[in-house]
Amino acid sequence: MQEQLTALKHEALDKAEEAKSEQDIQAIRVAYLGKKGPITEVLRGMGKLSAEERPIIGALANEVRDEIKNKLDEKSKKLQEAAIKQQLEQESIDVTLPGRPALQGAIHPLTAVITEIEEIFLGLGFSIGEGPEIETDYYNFEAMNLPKDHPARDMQDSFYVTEDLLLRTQTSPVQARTMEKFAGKGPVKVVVPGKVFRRDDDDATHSHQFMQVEGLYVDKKVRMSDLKGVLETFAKQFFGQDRSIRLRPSFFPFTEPSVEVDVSCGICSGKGCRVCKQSGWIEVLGAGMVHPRVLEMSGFDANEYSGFAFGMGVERLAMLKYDIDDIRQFYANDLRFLMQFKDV
Ligand code: 2NL
Repeated sequence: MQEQLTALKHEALDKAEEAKSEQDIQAIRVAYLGKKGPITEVLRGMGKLSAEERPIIGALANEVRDEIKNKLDEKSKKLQEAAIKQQLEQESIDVTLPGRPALQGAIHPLTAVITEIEEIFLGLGFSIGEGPEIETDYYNFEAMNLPKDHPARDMQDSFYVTEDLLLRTQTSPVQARTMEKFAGKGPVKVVVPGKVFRRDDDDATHSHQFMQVEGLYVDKKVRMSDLKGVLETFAKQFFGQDRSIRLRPSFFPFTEPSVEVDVSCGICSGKGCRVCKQSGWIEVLGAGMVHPRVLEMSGFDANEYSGFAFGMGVERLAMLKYDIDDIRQFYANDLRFLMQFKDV
């Protein structure tokens, strides 16, 4: 009996030493100390023993049970500590690793160019106007001296929402609304940036949606020389003080006379090169003296008031200033393109 208990003890202690997990510990505990285990069996069979044997075997059985129990508790504690240690090692943070840089955005080049244009005209005493992108036929066309069925409307084919509502083809309707608000009393001095839309096929230089800045100055005695002076000041501030402008006759239904405004070529300083197609000049915007009918329709007496107006494509100006060769770059959301304007 005594040898049996001692053998059991060594067996259980060896197994406990080799336990790899809490499940192993629990299995050994059940196998040796459980209700159906060998030690319990010995203790249960005590009644059959002689009076001399009973205390000796009883004491030994208790001793073996306690020793196995202590060993299992000790091993369980060691396993738990090892598990915690391993977890801590795995979860440790290497504070010397370099951080992941946060991606910093940039102002869109069209927004940057519009802001720059606005600042130049604010400096010349203009205010900034805004208005709806869906317009009535009246403000978009009729108030601009383009009556229904007029052939010049073909130049600005549009997207119609209903027969009378369309996506504006230029920002002029905002100036017409502004003139109405002034109720025939000048001066009106406003620039209007915004999205405009034309039914057109997209290519490297055309888009069915683009940004425009138009300007309008209506007062008593506004002359062509005012137009020239303002636009020359603008061109020099936007492209560089070394640049000059020239006016060429043109036609718009809403201005008379009308002009195309060219800026001297920045590559060859006017001598002629590939960029300006040997002409020395690059077309940048259209302008003219506000047609008397346009003034009258928006509530101004054309005998008392005169004005000039101009319109420019923001993409075209940005393309010229930053040497961009495809208008679609502005809408492609390609960070390799956009991030180049981070510091503009
Ligand atoms: C272009 C250039 C232009 C205007 C826009 C305008 C606005 C009012 C009255 C008269 Cl309220 N004119 N805007 C004038 C000349 C040119 O845009 O290339 N447009 C097709």
